[in-house]
Amino acid sequence: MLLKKQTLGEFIIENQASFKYTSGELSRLINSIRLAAKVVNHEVNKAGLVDIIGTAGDTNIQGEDQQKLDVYANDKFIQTLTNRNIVCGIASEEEDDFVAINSQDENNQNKYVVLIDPLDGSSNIDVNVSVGTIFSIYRRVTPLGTPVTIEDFLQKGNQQVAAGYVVYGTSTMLVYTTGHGVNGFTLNPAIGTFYLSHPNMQFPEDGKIYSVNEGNYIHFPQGVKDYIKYCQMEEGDRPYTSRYIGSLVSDFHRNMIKGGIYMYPKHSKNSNGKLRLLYECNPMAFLAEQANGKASNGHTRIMDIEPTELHQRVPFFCGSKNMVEKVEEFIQKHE
Ligand code: P6P
Repeated sequence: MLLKKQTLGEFIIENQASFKYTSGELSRLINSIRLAAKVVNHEVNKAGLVDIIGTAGDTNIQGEDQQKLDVYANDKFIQTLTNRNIVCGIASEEEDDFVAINSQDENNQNKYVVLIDPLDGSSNIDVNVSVGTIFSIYRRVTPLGTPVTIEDFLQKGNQQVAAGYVVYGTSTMLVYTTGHGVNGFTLNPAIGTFYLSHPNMQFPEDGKIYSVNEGNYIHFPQGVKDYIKYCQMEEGDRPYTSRYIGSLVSDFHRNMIKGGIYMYPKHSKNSNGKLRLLYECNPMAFLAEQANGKASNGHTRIMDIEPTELHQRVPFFCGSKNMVEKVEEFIQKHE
Protein backbone atom coordinates (compact mmCIF):
# COMPACT_ATOMS: atom_id res chain seq x y z
CA MET A 1 0.00 0.00 0.00
CA LEU A 2 2.74 2.39 0.98
CA LEU A 3 4.47 1.88 -2.36
CA LYS A 4 1.29 3.14 -4.08
CA LYS A 5 1.33 6.44 -2.16
CA GLN A 6 3.37 9.29 -3.61
CA THR A 7 6.23 10.45 -1.38
CA LEU A 8 6.88 14.12 -0.59
CA GLY A 9 10.10 13.94 -2.60
CA GLU A 10 8.27 12.65 -5.68
CA PHE A 11 5.52 15.25 -5.23
CA ILE A 12 8.03 18.11 -5.06
CA ILE A 13 9.78 17.00 -8.25
CA GLU A 14 6.50 16.39 -10.08
CA ASN A 15 5.15 19.85 -9.17
CA GLN A 16 8.35 21.84 -9.49
CA ALA A 17 7.53 22.89 -13.04
CA SER A 18 4.26 24.49 -11.85
CA PHE A 19 6.21 26.90 -9.66
CA LYS A 20 6.87 30.11 -11.64
CA TYR A 21 10.36 30.60 -10.25
CA THR A 22 11.43 27.15 -11.46
CA SER A 23 14.98 27.02 -10.27
CA GLY A 24 14.85 24.01 -7.99
CA GLU A 25 15.85 26.24 -5.07
CA LEU A 26 12.36 26.27 -3.57
CA SER A 27 12.21 22.51 -3.92
CA ARG A 28 15.51 22.23 -2.08
CA LEU A 29 14.12 24.61 0.56
CA ILE A 30 11.03 22.46 1.12
CA ASN A 31 13.28 19.39 1.25
CA SER A 32 15.43 20.98 3.96
CA ILE A 33 12.30 21.80 5.98
CA ARG A 34 11.28 18.17 5.54
CA LEU A 35 14.60 17.02 6.99
CA ALA A 36 14.47 19.44 9.94
CA ALA A 37 10.88 18.35 10.63
CA LYS A 38 11.98 14.72 10.92
CA VAL A 39 14.80 15.64 13.32
CA VAL A 40 12.52 17.78 15.52
CA ASN A 41 9.81 15.12 15.39
CA HIS A 42 12.24 12.58 16.79
CA GLU A 43 13.04 14.84 19.77
CA VAL A 44 9.40 15.88 20.36
CA ASN A 45 8.36 12.23 20.47
CA LYS A 46 10.95 11.31 23.05
CA ALA A 47 10.78 14.55 25.05
CA GLY A 48 9.07 12.76 27.90
CA LEU A 49 11.98 10.38 28.26
CA VAL A 50 14.92 12.72 27.91
CA ASP A 51 15.61 15.75 30.06
CA ILE A 52 14.75 18.35 27.42
CA ILE A 53 11.40 19.30 28.85
CA GLY A 54 11.02 22.42 30.90
CA THR A 55 12.23 25.90 30.33
CA ALA A 56 15.70 26.65 29.04
CA GLY A 57 15.93 29.40 31.62
CA ASP A 58 15.89 32.15 29.04
CA THR A 59 12.85 34.07 27.90
CA ASN A 60 12.23 35.06 24.26
CA ILE A 61 11.30 38.55 23.02
CA GLN A 62 7.69 37.72 23.80
CA GLY A 63 8.63 37.42 27.47
CA GLU A 64 7.65 33.74 27.38
CA ASP A 65 9.72 31.04 29.09
CA GLN A 66 11.76 29.31 26.41
CA GLN A 67 11.18 25.59 26.65
CA LYS A 68 14.25 23.55 25.80
CA LEU A 69 12.48 22.00 22.80
CA ASP A 70 11.76 25.51 21.53
CA VAL A 71 15.47 26.20 21.56
CA TYR A 72 16.28 22.81 20.05
CA ALA A 73 13.74 23.19 17.22
CA ASN A 74 14.89 26.74 16.50
CA ASP A 75 18.52 25.63 16.29
CA LYS A 76 17.73 22.64 14.06
CA PHE A 77 15.71 24.62 11.51
CA ILE A 78 18.30 27.41 11.36
CA GLN A 79 21.16 24.90 11.12
CA THR A 80 19.46 22.87 8.36
CA LEU A 81 18.55 25.92 6.30
CA THR A 82 22.03 27.42 6.74
CA ASN A 83 23.95 24.25 5.90
CA ARG A 84 22.12 23.87 2.61
CA ASN A 85 22.98 27.43 1.62
CA ILE A 86 19.51 28.05 0.18
CA VAL A 87 18.32 31.12 2.06
CA CYS A 88 19.87 34.53 2.71
CA GLY A 89 18.04 35.16 5.99
CA ILE A 90 15.82 33.66 8.70
CA ALA A 91 13.48 35.31 11.22
CA SER A 92 12.19 33.29 14.13
CA GLU A 93 9.89 33.72 17.10
CA GLU A 94 12.86 32.61 19.19
CA GLU A 95 15.28 35.21 17.78
CA ASP A 96 15.02 38.89 18.75
CA ASP A 97 16.32 39.99 15.32
CA PHE A 98 16.56 38.28 11.92
CA VAL A 99 19.57 36.04 11.22
CA ALA A 100 21.55 36.90 8.06
CA ILE A 101 22.93 33.78 6.36
CA ASN A 102 26.32 34.08 4.61
CA SER A 103 25.49 37.74 4.05
CA GLN A 104 29.16 38.73 3.83
CA ASP A 105 29.52 36.52 0.77
CA GLU A 106 28.89 38.80 -2.20
CA ASN A 107 28.39 35.64 -4.21
CA ASN A 108 25.40 34.84 -2.02
CA GLN A 109 22.85 34.45 -4.79
CA ASN A 110 20.25 32.93 -2.45
CA LYS A 111 16.85 34.35 -3.25
CA TYR A 112 14.70 33.31 -0.30
CA VAL A 113 14.06 34.33 3.28
CA VAL A 114 12.19 32.12 5.76
CA LEU A 115 10.15 33.23 8.78
CA ILE A 116 9.42 30.53 11.31
CA ASP A 117 7.73 29.69 14.57
CA PRO A 118 9.88 26.65 15.32
CA LEU A 119 7.67 25.12 17.99
CA ASP A 120 4.26 26.71 18.34
CA GLY A 121 2.19 25.72 21.36
CA SER A 122 5.33 24.75 23.24
CA SER A 123 3.61 25.20 26.62
CA ASN A 124 1.79 21.96 25.69
CA ILE A 125 4.97 19.93 25.38
CA ASP A 126 5.27 18.68 28.94
CA VAL A 127 1.58 17.75 29.08
CA ASN A 128 1.85 15.61 25.96
CA VAL A 129 -0.43 17.73 23.76
CA SER A 130 0.41 18.21 20.07
CA VAL A 131 2.58 21.13 18.98
CA GLY A 132 3.67 22.44 15.60
CA THR A 133 6.19 24.28 13.43
CA ILE A 134 4.96 27.10 11.16
CA PHE A 135 6.98 28.49 8.24
CA SER A 136 6.59 31.27 5.68
CA ILE A 137 8.79 31.77 2.61
CA TYR A 138 9.40 34.94 0.55
CA ARG A 139 11.77 35.98 -2.22
CA ARG A 140 14.12 38.71 -0.99
CA VAL A 141 13.35 42.22 -2.29
CA THR A 142 16.88 43.66 -1.86
CA PRO A 143 19.58 43.01 -4.51
CA LEU A 144 21.22 39.56 -4.66
CA GLY A 145 24.74 39.48 -3.22
CA THR A 146 24.03 42.29 -0.72
CA PRO A 147 23.37 41.77 3.01
CA VAL A 148 19.75 40.92 3.72
CA THR A 149 17.80 43.72 5.43
CA ILE A 150 14.64 44.00 7.57
CA GLU A 151 12.86 45.06 4.35
CA ASP A 152 13.19 41.47 3.09
CA PHE A 153 11.16 40.26 6.09
CA LEU A 154 8.54 43.02 6.41
CA GLN A 155 6.65 41.94 3.30
CA LYS A 156 2.87 41.62 3.07
CA GLY A 157 1.54 38.08 3.35
CA ASN A 158 0.25 38.30 -0.22
CA GLN A 159 3.92 38.16 -1.36
CA GLN A 160 4.57 34.71 0.15
CA VAL A 161 5.83 32.11 -2.33
CA ALA A 162 5.20 29.19 0.05
CA ALA A 163 3.95 28.47 3.57
CA GLY A 164 3.15 25.48 5.71
CA TYR A 165 3.24 23.74 9.04
CA VAL A 166 4.35 20.53 10.66
CA VAL A 167 1.96 19.13 13.27
CA TYR A 168 3.59 16.75 15.78
CA GLY A 169 0.42 14.97 16.85
CA THR A 170 -0.86 11.39 16.96
CA SER A 171 0.96 11.27 13.65
CA THR A 172 3.38 13.81 12.25
CA MET A 173 2.20 15.70 9.17
CA LEU A 174 3.74 18.30 6.87
CA VAL A 175 1.07 20.51 5.23
CA TYR A 176 2.14 23.20 2.77
CA THR A 177 1.25 25.32 -0.25
CA THR A 178 3.24 27.02 -3.02
CA GLY A 179 0.12 28.81 -4.26
CA HIS A 180 -1.33 25.78 -6.05
CA GLY A 181 -3.60 24.37 -3.34
CA VAL A 182 -2.78 22.71 -0.01
CA ASN A 183 -1.42 19.17 0.33
CA GLY A 184 -0.81 17.13 3.48
CA PHE A 185 1.91 14.51 3.93
CA THR A 186 2.04 12.00 6.77
CA LEU A 187 5.34 10.71 8.12
CA ASN A 188 5.93 6.98 8.29
CA PRO A 189 8.42 7.06 11.19
CA ALA A 190 9.50 3.49 10.54
CA ILE A 191 11.16 4.51 7.28
CA GLY A 192 11.36 8.30 7.76
CA THR A 193 9.32 9.07 4.65
CA PHE A 194 6.45 11.54 4.24
CA TYR A 195 3.59 10.20 2.09
CA LEU A 196 0.86 12.23 0.35
CA SER A 197 -2.10 11.38 2.62
CA HIS A 198 -4.31 14.50 2.20
CA PRO A 199 -4.25 15.81 -1.39
CA ASN A 200 -5.94 19.15 -2.18
CA MET A 201 -7.10 19.96 1.39
CA GLN A 202 -10.13 22.31 1.53
CA PHE A 203 -11.94 24.13 4.33
CA PRO A 204 -15.68 23.32 4.23
CA GLU A 205 -17.41 26.70 3.62
CA ASP A 206 -19.38 26.16 6.84
CA GLY A 207 -18.47 24.45 10.08
CA LYS A 208 -19.75 23.73 13.55
CA ILE A 209 -16.57 24.16 15.58
CA TYR A 210 -15.34 27.39 17.12
CA SER A 211 -11.90 27.62 18.71
CA VAL A 212 -11.16 30.46 21.15
CA ASN A 213 -9.84 30.83 24.69
CA GLU A 214 -13.15 31.63 26.40
CA GLY A 215 -11.26 32.39 29.60
CA ASN A 216 -10.64 35.81 28.04
CA TYR A 217 -14.35 36.30 27.21
CA ILE A 218 -14.96 39.32 29.46
CA HIS A 219 -12.02 41.13 27.82
CA PHE A 220 -13.18 40.58 24.22
CA PRO A 221 -14.68 43.33 22.01
CA GLN A 222 -18.51 43.29 22.12
CA GLY A 223 -18.79 41.97 18.54
CA VAL A 224 -16.72 38.90 19.44
CA LYS A 225 -18.78 38.32 22.59
CA ASP A 226 -21.96 38.50 20.49
CA TYR A 227 -20.54 36.01 17.96
CA ILE A 228 -19.63 33.53 20.72
CA LYS A 229 -23.19 33.79 22.09
CA TYR A 230 -24.47 33.28 18.50
CA CYS A 231 -22.41 30.04 18.31
CA GLN A 232 -23.98 28.84 21.58
CA MET A 233 -27.64 29.61 20.69
CA GLU A 234 -30.18 26.83 20.02
CA GLU A 235 -31.07 27.78 16.46
CA GLY A 236 -30.69 26.12 13.07
CA ASP A 237 -27.47 24.09 13.02
CA ARG A 238 -26.37 25.65 16.33
CA PRO A 239 -25.18 25.36 19.07
CA TYR A 240 -21.71 24.72 17.66
CA THR A 241 -19.01 22.75 19.47
CA SER A 242 -16.20 24.55 21.30
CA ARG A 243 -12.78 22.96 20.71
CA TYR A 244 -9.58 24.76 21.76
CA ILE A 245 -6.32 22.83 22.11
CA GLY A 246 -4.05 25.79 22.84
CA SER A 247 -1.97 24.91 19.81
CA LEU A 248 -2.81 26.97 16.71
CA VAL A 249 -1.51 24.37 14.28
CA SER A 250 -3.67 21.60 15.78
CA ASP A 251 -6.83 23.71 15.99
CA PHE A 252 -6.29 24.96 12.42
CA HIS A 253 -5.63 21.43 11.12
CA ARG A 254 -8.77 19.97 12.70
CA ASN A 255 -10.91 22.89 11.54
CA MET A 256 -9.60 22.60 7.97
CA ILE A 257 -10.63 18.94 7.87
CA LYS A 258 -13.95 19.24 9.72
CA GLY A 259 -14.96 22.88 9.17
CA GLY A 260 -14.56 25.53 11.85
CA ILE A 261 -13.14 28.87 12.91
CA TYR A 262 -10.10 29.75 15.04
CA MET A 263 -10.16 33.09 16.83
CA TYR A 264 -7.53 34.98 18.78
CA PRO A 265 -9.14 38.43 19.25
CA LYS A 266 -7.58 41.50 20.76
CA HIS A 267 -8.55 41.94 24.39
CA SER A 268 -7.86 44.43 27.14
CA LYS A 269 -4.65 42.59 28.16
CA ASN A 270 -3.34 42.26 24.56
CA SER A 271 -4.49 45.25 22.50
CA ASN A 272 -3.48 43.47 19.27
CA GLY A 273 -4.14 39.92 20.39
CA LYS A 274 -1.34 37.41 20.91
CA LEU A 275 -0.53 35.85 17.53
CA ARG A 276 2.34 37.20 15.46
CA LEU A 277 1.58 38.45 11.95
CA LEU A 278 4.74 37.36 10.14
CA TYR A 279 5.34 33.77 11.25
CA GLU A 280 1.94 32.64 12.52
CA CYS A 281 -0.93 34.57 10.92
CA ASN A 282 0.42 35.14 7.38
CA PRO A 283 1.46 31.52 6.72
CA MET A 284 -1.80 30.16 8.18
CA ALA A 285 -3.75 32.76 6.18
CA PHE A 286 -2.00 31.69 2.94
CA LEU A 287 -2.90 28.07 3.66
CA ALA A 288 -6.48 29.01 4.60
CA GLU A 289 -7.09 30.94 1.37
CA GLN A 290 -5.46 28.24 -0.74
CA ALA A 291 -7.88 25.81 0.93
CA ASN A 292 -10.97 27.91 0.11
CA GLY A 293 -11.03 29.42 3.63
CA LYS A 294 -10.53 32.97 4.89
CA ALA A 295 -8.32 34.87 7.36
CA SER A 296 -8.78 38.42 8.67
CA ASN A 297 -8.15 40.63 11.68
CA GLY A 298 -11.90 41.23 11.87
CA HIS A 299 -11.78 43.98 9.26
CA THR A 300 -8.89 43.44 6.84
CA ARG A 301 -7.56 40.40 4.95
CA ILE A 302 -4.55 39.23 6.97
CA MET A 303 -2.35 38.97 3.87
CA ASP A 304 -3.00 42.62 2.94
CA ILE A 305 -1.73 43.99 6.28
CA GLU A 306 1.42 46.10 5.89
CA PRO A 307 3.97 44.78 8.44
CA THR A 308 5.80 47.36 10.57
CA GLU A 309 7.91 45.17 12.86
CA LEU A 310 9.19 41.61 13.04
CA HIS A 311 7.21 40.41 16.07
CA GLN A 312 4.07 42.46 15.66
CA ARG A 313 0.78 40.92 16.77
CA VAL A 314 -2.64 41.09 15.10
CA PRO A 315 -6.12 39.88 16.02
CA PHE A 316 -6.72 36.66 14.07
CA PHE A 317 -9.93 35.04 12.73
CA CYS A 318 -9.30 32.13 10.38
CA GLY A 319 -11.12 29.13 8.92
CA SER A 320 -14.34 28.31 7.08
CA LYS A 321 -15.22 31.26 4.87
CA ASN A 322 -18.84 31.70 6.01
CA MET A 323 -17.86 31.53 9.69
CA VAL A 324 -15.13 34.17 9.31
CA GLU A 325 -17.54 36.43 7.41
CA LYS A 326 -20.12 35.98 10.18
CA VAL A 327 -17.78 37.05 12.98
CA GLU A 328 -16.62 40.00 10.82
CA GLU A 329 -20.29 41.01 10.53
CA PHE A 330 -20.70 40.99 14.34
CA ILE A 331 -17.42 42.89 14.86
CA GLN A 332 -18.13 45.54 12.24
CA LYS A 333 -21.66 46.07 13.57
CA HIS A 334 -20.08 47.44 16.77
CA GLU A 335 -17.33 49.57 15.22
P1 P6P B 1 -3.67 31.20 25.03
C1 P6P B 1 0.66 29.07 21.49
O1 P6P B 1 1.45 29.84 22.41
C2 P6P B 1 -0.17 30.04 20.69
O2 P6P B 1 0.66 30.93 20.00
C3 P6P B 1 -1.11 29.29 19.76
O3 P6P B 1 -0.54 28.13 19.25
C4 P6P B 1 -2.31 29.01 20.63
O4 P6P B 1 -3.51 28.88 19.88
C5 P6P B 1 -2.36 30.24 21.53
O5 P6P B 1 -1.02 30.77 21.59
C6 P6P B 1 -2.81 29.89 22.94
O6 P6P B 1 -2.81 31.10 23.67
O7 P6P B 1 -3.53 32.64 25.46
O8 P6P B 1 -5.10 30.84 24.69
O9 P6P B 1 -3.04 30.19 25.98
